[in-house]
Amino acid sequence: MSAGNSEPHDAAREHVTGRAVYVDDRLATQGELHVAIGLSSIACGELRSLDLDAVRAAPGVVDVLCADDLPHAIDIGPVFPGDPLLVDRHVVHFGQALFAVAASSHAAARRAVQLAKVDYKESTPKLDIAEAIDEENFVRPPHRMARGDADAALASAPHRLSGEMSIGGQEHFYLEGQVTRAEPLEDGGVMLHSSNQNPTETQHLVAEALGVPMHLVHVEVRRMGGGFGGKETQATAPAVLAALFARRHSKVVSCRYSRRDDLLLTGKRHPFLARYDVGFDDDGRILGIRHLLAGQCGHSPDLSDAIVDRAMFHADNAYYLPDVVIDGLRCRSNTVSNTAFRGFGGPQGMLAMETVIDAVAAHLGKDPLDIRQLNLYGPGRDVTPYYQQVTTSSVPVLLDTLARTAQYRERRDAIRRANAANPIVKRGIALTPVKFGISFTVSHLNQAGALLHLYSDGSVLLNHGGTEMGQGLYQKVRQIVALELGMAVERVAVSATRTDKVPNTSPTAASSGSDLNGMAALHAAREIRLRLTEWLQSTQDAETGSVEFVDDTVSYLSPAGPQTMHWPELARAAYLARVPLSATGFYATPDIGYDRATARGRPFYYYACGAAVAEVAIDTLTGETRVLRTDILHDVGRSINPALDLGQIEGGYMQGLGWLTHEELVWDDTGRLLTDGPATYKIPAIGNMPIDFRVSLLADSPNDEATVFHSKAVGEPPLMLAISAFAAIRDAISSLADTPVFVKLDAPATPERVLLACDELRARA
Ligand code: MTE
Ligand code: QUE
Ligand code: MOS
Repeated sequence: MSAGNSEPHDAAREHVTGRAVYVDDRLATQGELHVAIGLSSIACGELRSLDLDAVRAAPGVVDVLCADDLPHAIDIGPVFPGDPLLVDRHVVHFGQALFAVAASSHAAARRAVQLAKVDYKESTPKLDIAEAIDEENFVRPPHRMARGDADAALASAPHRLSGEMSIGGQEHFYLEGQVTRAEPLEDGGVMLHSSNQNPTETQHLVAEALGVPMHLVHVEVRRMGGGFGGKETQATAPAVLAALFARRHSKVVSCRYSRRDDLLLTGKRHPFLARYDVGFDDDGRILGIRHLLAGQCGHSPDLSDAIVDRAMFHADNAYYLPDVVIDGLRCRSNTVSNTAFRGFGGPQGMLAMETVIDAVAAHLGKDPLDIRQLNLYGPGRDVTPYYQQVTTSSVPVLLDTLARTAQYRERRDAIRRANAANPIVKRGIALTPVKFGISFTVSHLNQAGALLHLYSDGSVLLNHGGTEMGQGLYQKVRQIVALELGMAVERVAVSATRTDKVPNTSPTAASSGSDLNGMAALHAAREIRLRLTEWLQSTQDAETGSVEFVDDTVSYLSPAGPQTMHWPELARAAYLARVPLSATGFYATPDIGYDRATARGRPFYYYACGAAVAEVAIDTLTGETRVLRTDILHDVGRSINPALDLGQIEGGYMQGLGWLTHEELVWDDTGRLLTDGPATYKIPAIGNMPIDFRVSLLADSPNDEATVFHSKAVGEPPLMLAISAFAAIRDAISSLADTPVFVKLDAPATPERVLLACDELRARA
């Protein structure tokens, strides 16, 4: 049973009819200004001179800002400094912001930017992860998680393998690019409309840039056309620029990146270099392992401490690693500073581990699923490398069930026969699990607030700290409030997220938007329900314990007999009786905490799990791949809205498939990003969907922890289900050999890489 119904997204109609208002759809005001940014054309070096005379003189230009024009140095690093708003002297990546122009139109601003005369002293950029490891060129210090004696276990293990894998990054490619519109206020502050996952962080940094207290800066977010982690920290730069110009000219100012500028200016998923050394017994049971996870952070820390940590937290995926060392490195490079992206490092750590499993299976000539099942967390083997006990993993049941329903074993035999008959097109199959830790690993972020108003006509307006980016958070929170009040969903509206309604909000991230804000909203609704109950009992003769809120009606027993009231009646009567009808709600996740100094603790409240079987076909003469069929079984606990959850699972899987099979970021030797538009960067299209796509939710699996209606988070975990397709491609390639062989394949598995791997096997055979 689900907790809530499969209601459509609250703005589904607006989305499909085009009536949904995004930041750039807001009505223009008179004299509005538009910002464009001048980007560096080198990746590394010094600014010798910046001649902006022609820019200032260009038609429509009203103002130009470079670092020297700012009243004080502005650094917009979210956690650590290192992200200057505009380059002062040192250029550290290609496409870095040098100066900004405000003009009467977007086109005029963009044309003016081209007229700058920039003189650089260029130096050789650092672009390589392996080199950064060797030179210990890090943006943050290394971190280690360890248990037992990995070296001893490795030395005494009957089998030992080591290897290396390079894992590509990923561009967010949200449909709506970065944009903020700033309106100056009479009190010296600003009102911002921003496409933003982290309005409080933007409020904070804009206040700092303007030199005003946070109470003069307001950020409103109604919706984003996608965020995917790319608007957690990266939304701040356009917001600060728009705010600065708005204050300087007392005009509304809009800063919207063009797609190319967005691709050059904003951080992406971290590419990783993963190295492993694993020891195991004859059955394939892992005895000892060393993981090295080196993330390419770019030029500054941004969120990389937490991102590489999360990669490390997922380097076990669903498997018990008895003696283990996991090292995480934050490598510096002269590339844009990489940032949060759905999974937040987790996907890279998990892919490294699943690669180890495939290597072990190939070495022993066993089916990878056997190795997976053998190594799962279970009784007596249930403590992670960071010492959290695994009590909430549904992976064992997911693997068993899915292997059966998707007929994994039968299809493997069928594939073997098909491959024997077809020398060119080879098929492959893989079943992989996902166990994803839910909570921000930075503990203080696990909190949320909500503000609920009950109006005298019985309608409810709810505001909370989470942002809507298409995931359906507003609809879920709306349903949670309606369920708690026993009220028809239509009576509840959720208003745009605003820093002046609910303060000090965490970014909408870590898949915890509905866990945190849903619970805060639930607490606010409960408060109103308790006040109404109290009032009915103390003044309306309701018998204690008899008040019920169900089916859009309030009912209770009184000496005169059973009573019922509809919400409009109830709200009106409570208002006349002067019952306060507005309440705040707050929630902080209990019982969690990770001590980084000892690398031990309970970072996660629970785990969200899923499993996928992918069957692929590859053309061994072209390297092209196709997903023939994908079966997913995912655990969302007691779903608040099964339709929205299915959408998240399908979308997440496809985004992961893009990351692992065709999205490839390419930089040239000078550090210039070559894939700077949709023509060269291939995001998944409808034609890349699995031909046969079967997604289901695990039945009867309420969250053991006290989450909202015992639901489980769903936003990020499904992305990692796409590892099944990557593993299936490896499996398909390996069929070119006569004996079991581990195929070394870097991600993404582009046609080039697949073809090279095929050719290598053919040459060996
Ligand atoms: N779904 C859509 N449609 N658009 C998005 O931008 N972002 C993902 C995921 N699903 C995203 C999405 C990411 S990175 C996160 S962390 C979660 O949604 C955030 O929302 P939630 O916490 O409410 O699930
Ligand atoms: C998962 C996440 C985030 C995270 C930790 C996770 C995330 C995020 C931060 C973060 C960390 C420190 C800060 C801050 C944010 O941590 O998205 O502002 O000071 O932003 O495990 O998704
Ligand atoms: Mo999601 S990467 O935590 O915004």
